[in-house]
Amino acid sequence: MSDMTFIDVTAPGSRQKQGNLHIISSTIREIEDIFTRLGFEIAEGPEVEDEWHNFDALNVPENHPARDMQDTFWIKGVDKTVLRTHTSGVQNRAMMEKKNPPFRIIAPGRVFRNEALDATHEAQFHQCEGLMVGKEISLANLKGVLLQFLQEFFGDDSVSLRFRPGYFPFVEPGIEVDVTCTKCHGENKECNVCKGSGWIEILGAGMVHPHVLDSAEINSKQFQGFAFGMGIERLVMLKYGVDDIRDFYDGDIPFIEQF
Ligand code: 2NL
Repeated sequence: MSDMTFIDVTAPGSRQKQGNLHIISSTIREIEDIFTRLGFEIAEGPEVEDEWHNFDALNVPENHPARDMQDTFWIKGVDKTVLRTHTSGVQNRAMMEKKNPPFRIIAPGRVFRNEALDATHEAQFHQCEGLMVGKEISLANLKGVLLQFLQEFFGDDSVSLRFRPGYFPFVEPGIEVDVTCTKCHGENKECNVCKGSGWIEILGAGMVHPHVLDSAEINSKQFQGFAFGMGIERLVMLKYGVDDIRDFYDGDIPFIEQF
């Protein structure tokens, strides 16, 4: 008899380990899911963008520091072409295509910034911008949509928001949005996330600047809109308590598999 006889063919095979989506990918899907339920459509566009869509159409002045070599990756040898610094260009194209409001869109995707790197800054990260245009749209609509989104995203009905004045060239007025601390809920004076203030800055927003509507051939006398932009890595860091953005892209398998 050969050795073959003794092979135990009834032993169960060993299961192949399944991969899983990266936490940033699954979070983008979750964000899309929440906004889809709020009536938003998802818009996509190119990561290599022309200067007009990335800056001019968004009312970013010619001499604004954001256009600087230090902040933006310009494509060598290709005139007026950048790696997009936000997904606003996508929304501009969506506005041009739809033409007549009302509409609600979000534009999630990868963006690029040429800046000093540390625990909270990467040269590539992900952003989700949103835009709602119609008649009689106000900051109250912005607050309602953001509150619904953030409560669902953090799975916590007690999340509340506050608006502070801020500046972004594409909106007027510009708003910085804070949420109640996702870690200590305002209960720990020594909290390392909110520094004891009870509030964390989470995103930027505002009412779409009339120049931006006009660039998209939407009559800014007839229509208003709100817009917002949020960093996806930042949202994930707050939700899961990750304190270094570089962890997402180091290829550290145990880190990736936690989610
Ligand atoms: C931030 C701030 C913001 C927008 C993005 C936007 C887009 C269009 C028109 C007007 Cl098409 N505004 N986007 C508005 C305000 C703030 O992002 O710091 N995000 C991480």
